[in-house]
Amino acid sequence: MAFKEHHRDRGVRWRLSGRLRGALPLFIFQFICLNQAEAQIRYSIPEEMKKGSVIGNVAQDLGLDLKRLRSGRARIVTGENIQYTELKADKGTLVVNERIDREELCGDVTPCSFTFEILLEKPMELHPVTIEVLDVNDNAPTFQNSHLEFEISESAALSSRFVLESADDADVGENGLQNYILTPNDNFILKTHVNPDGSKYAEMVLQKPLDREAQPRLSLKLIAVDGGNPQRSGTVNIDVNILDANDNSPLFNQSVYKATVIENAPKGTPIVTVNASDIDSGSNGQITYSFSKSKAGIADLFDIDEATGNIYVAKEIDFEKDKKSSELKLKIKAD
Ligand SMILES: [Ca+2]
Ligand SMILES: [Ca+2]
Ligand SMILES: [Ca+2]
Ligand SMILES: [Ca+2]
Repeated sequence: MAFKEHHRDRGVRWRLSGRLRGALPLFIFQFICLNQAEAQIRYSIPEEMKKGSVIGNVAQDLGLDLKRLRSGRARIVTGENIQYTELKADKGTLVVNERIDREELCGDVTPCSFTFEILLEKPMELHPVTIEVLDVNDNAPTFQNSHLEFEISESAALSSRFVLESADDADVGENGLQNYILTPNDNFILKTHVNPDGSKYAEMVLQKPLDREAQPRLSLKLIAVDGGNPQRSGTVNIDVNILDANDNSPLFNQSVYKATVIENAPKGTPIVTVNASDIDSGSNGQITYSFSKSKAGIADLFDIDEATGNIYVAKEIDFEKDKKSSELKLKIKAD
C-alpha cells in the first residue's frame, strides 16, 4: 500500500532580502527560474515491507508507457539510499529491493524520506522520486536492565522519591514511549516526568510508610508502554529491600515472673529466667537484660545474666533483714 503525491514543478521563486532593509531602499531580488518540465513523484510506504513489494507504478505516475521506459533505458541514478529500491522497467513499477528499517535510516528524525532520480535517455529526462518511510510500531520500549534493586529504610519520610530507570523505544510519535505503569502496591505511587528533550522518566514516591517487620521486601514491576496499535511494552522488575529502623521495643513474654527462694540460699542459686523478644533485626533486635535501680537496694541481692535473662542469688538473703524477701519486686529492663 503506497500513497502517491504527484505534481509538476513549473518554477521556483526566490526571494532574498538583506540587512539593508529599513535604512536603505528595500532591495528585493526576485528570480524566476523556469525549469524544464519535470515530474516529481512522492510515495509514502511503511517501513519493513517485504523485498519485491510494489512501491508505486512509476510509468503510470509519470505518464509514460512501457515502451518509452524500455527505449529510454529507464533506471535509477544518483541519489541517496538507492539500494532500497529497484525499477522494474518491464512492468513500470518501483519495488522494494532491500529491507527499509526506518529506525536505521532516520533514527529520531521525522518525517523520514530519501530521494533519488529516474533517468531516461533519448531524449534525456530526469525525474526525482522521494520515498517517505512511515513508522511502524516494530519496537517495544526496552529497559537496559531487567532488574532494579532499591534498599530503603523503613523510616524513609513520606514523599521520598526514587528515580527509576528510563525505557527507550526506537519508534517515533505515537509508536514511541508514551507512559510508565507501576504494579499496584500500598506504599508507592508513580510520577512520570518529561525531560527537556521530550523523553520521559518515572519515579516512585512513597505515600504510605514502609514497615520492615510487616513486609521486609517488595517486588514491583515497572511497565513502559508505547502508543502504537497493537501496543507494545517493556518491563523491569523492581525489588525493594526494606532496611530496618529501631522502631520496636523489646517485649517480655510475661508481664510478671514469680519465683521463690529460700533464705540463706547459696550465692549462684538460679531463681528464674526472664525472656523478652524484639522484632527489629540485627543489633536493633538484640536484647540485654538488667535490673532497673530500686530504692530498697533489692536488686543488689540478685544478679542477672545480661544475655540469657537468668537470675541468680548474688548475696546471702536474710529473711528478717530483707523482710519482704518472700515477695521481692524487681524491675527488669531489656534493651
Ligand atoms: Ca524498523
Ligand atoms: Ca518503527
Ligand atoms: Ca514502539
Ligand atoms: Ca524495625
